This record gives sequence, structure tokens and C-alpha cells, in this order.
Amino acid sequence: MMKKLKESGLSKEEIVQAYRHVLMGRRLDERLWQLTRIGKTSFNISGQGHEVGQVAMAMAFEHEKDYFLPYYRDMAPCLVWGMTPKDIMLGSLGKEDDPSSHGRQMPNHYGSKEHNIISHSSTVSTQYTVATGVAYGAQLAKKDYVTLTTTGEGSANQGEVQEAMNFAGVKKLPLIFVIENNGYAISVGRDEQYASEKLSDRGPAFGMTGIQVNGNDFVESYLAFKKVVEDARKGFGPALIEMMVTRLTSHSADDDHSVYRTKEDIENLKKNDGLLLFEKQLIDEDYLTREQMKEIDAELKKEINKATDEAEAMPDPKAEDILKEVYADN
Ligand SMILES: Cc1ncc(C[n+]2csc(CCOP(=O)(O)OP(=O)(O)O)c2C)c(N)n1
Ligand SMILES: [Mg+2]
Repeated sequence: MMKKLKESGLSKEEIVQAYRHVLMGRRLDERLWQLTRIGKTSFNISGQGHEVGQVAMAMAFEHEKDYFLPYYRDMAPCLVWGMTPKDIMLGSLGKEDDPSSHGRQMPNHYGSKEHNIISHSSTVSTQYTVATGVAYGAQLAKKDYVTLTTTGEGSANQGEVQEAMNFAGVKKLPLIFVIENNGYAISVGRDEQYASEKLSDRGPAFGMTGIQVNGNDFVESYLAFKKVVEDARKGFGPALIEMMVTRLTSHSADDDHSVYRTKEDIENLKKNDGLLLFEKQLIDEDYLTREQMKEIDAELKKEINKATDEAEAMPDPKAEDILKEVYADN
């Protein structure tokens, strides 16, 4: 049973805004996927099936001051944090004004100095140790920002994840670790990745709270994050949240999941599509009508078209600037 939307304590406007972010995450990703297929962008990796939990997660933070070290599927929470569809598009197209890396990194490595979003390395989970440093900085400088970092369940088996969690537990850092568990690490399924029942059980092993949430349940996810963020801000230390989600797409635009998922499994994915479940809930609980959702969808598509056109018209990075943004100016 999903928790009722009114149990979130959020206003109707805030819930509708959450839906807009979830839908924008989905539609913008669909556009990026199309751009790879017509050869306009080089690569894409999707948050499709993660968006409801991701948006609930991001809404529990204070975006003006809290830091976010995302992983590649976190486009929707970056939008909640303040990045725009045009920012995302500039990154995907590798343009000079791309806020993530000025066109130096692969797409989906989100970053924005303006919005306290720190871009990650392609080596999975390295953001966990960097986030530990960012959170230690808050403690040393006596600042009250909380840091959020995410990774996948396969990547959570990297050595530095345990190092980061151990240090954060010892120092009681204001840091929220998240594992977005979609059951696959490219083609490797959960049974070959780890033997424990829940990855959230690793939290107590490092002296912190560990909670598993259903990432398709907006309210369950939001309330869990709200509590651990409040506790971290009060100085009670870090937490680990394992968010159970569905990977609706292939691993990336360079992969075909029909090679390792059966036809039946792929068809069943739709039953666990958080977007469709959230829409049903919004209708059942009288937040939006199907007609209003269609209007929102049309508005978002217009915004995405505009962002695509504007980003495409922007200049590419100049060849002579190749070392700019790579080394510090002396
Ligand atoms: C250290 C390292 N090993 C392998 C890879 C290649 N790689 C990229 S994503 C990925 C799978 C990660 O799976 P998971 O952590 O479950 O995240 P998901 O993609 O499912 O969200 C792998 C093996 C890498 N980028 N870095
Ligand atoms: Mg995974």
C-alpha cells in the first residue's frame, strides 16, 4: 500500500510541482534518447523508472545551501536542485556554456557551481569519498549545510564506498548516502552482486541509520529523507538510504537489455513504472485530472523543444581552449 499524498505534509502546489519534475525528468530523457538515435548527441544514460523517488529525495533538501554529488541517472533531482532543461541539453550536446564541464565530460555527468552540484568521475562511486570531504568541510567550518550523494547498487560494492561510510560514521558527518537499487549493474543481476537481503543493513555496520524505501512511493521516500536530513542538520550524523527503483531502459544508449532480460521481464517493467503509478495516485487522491496532466505534458514538451533549439544554436567549445577548465589558471 502506497502512503497517501496528504501524509507528506506538502501542499497541493508542492505535490503538483513534484509531478512536473518527475514528468520533466521522463520527457527530457526521452528527448535525449532521440538525439542519440539521430546522431546529434554521443551518449545517454537514463533515470527512467527512478524519477519518483529521486524527486522525493531532492525535495527534502535546502537547495540554496545543501550540496549534491549525483550519479549519472540523477537528472530529475538536478532539475529540482535548480538546473534547467537547457543546462541539461547544453551538457548533452557538449556546448561551450555547458555548466557541468563546458563540454569536457561525457553527457549525464551533472554539475553546476551555481547550484552546489558537484560533477562526478566516470569511475563509479568515487563521488562517495568526495562527498565525505564536502561534508567534513561543513563540520570543520561549522556550517549547517547537508550533503547528498548517490550511486547504484552494483557500484555500492566498490571499496571506497565502505571507506567513505566508515569515515562519515566515525566523524558523524552531515551526509546522506543513497543507493538507487534498480537490480542491475549493466547486465549483472542482483543475485550476482550481493548476498545480503538489504543493502540498507550496511548503515548500522558503520554506525548510521539505514533505511530501505520503495522509490515508487513518493511519500514513503520523501518522509524518510526529510527525517534523515533534519537529523543530519542537527548534528546527529549520516544516514544510508537504499531506494528500490526500476531501470525501465537498457543500461545506456550503447546497450540492448533484450540480450539479458527476457521479453516477459521487459513487458513487466511497465507495471513498476513509478511515473504511471504516481499519475494514478494523483488522480485517485484528487490532486490532478488526466486532462490537467495532458496540459502539463504539452507545456513541458514546449519547454523541451525551446531548450533543444536554444542549446543547439550555442557555440561548441573552441579547440584553442581545450586546456581551459582542466588546469587552474596560474
Ligand atoms: C570502477 C568502475 N568499474 C566499472 C565501470 C563501468 N560501469 C559503468 S556503470 C556500471 C554499472 C553500475 O551499476 P549500478 O551501480 O547498479 O548502477 P546503475 O547503472 O544500475 O544505476 C559499470 C560496471 C565504471 N564506470 N567504473
Ligand atoms: Mg543498478
